[in-house]
Amino acid sequence: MKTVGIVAVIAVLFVATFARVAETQTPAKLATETCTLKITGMTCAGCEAAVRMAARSVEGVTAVKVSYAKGNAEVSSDRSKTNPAAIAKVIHDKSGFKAEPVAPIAKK
Ligand SMILES: [Cu+2]
Repeated sequence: MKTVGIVAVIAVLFVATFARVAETQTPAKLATETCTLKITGMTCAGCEAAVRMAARSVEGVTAVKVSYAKGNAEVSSDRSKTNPAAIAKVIHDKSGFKAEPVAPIAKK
């Protein structure tokens, strides 16, 4: 009977340890969010490049996908460092194109 109790305690500790690992890993993963920004006025690949460079210059931005055909940019960023509105402002300031957040694609 005592052995069963000890095994149960070990099992609980085991599960608790794994639960803690999952807890600490999940927020880091979910801190990255992808948002779509509507970019007005792009007409060619050069415009795309300008917007891409501007977005990449923002600290916390991890990936940028720009399409002049769609008139948008998909930007992944660490939400503890930046946000779609701030990224839109930098894009406007550095590239000259009007940028506004549309909607988050992937949320926490
Ligand atoms: Cu252009």
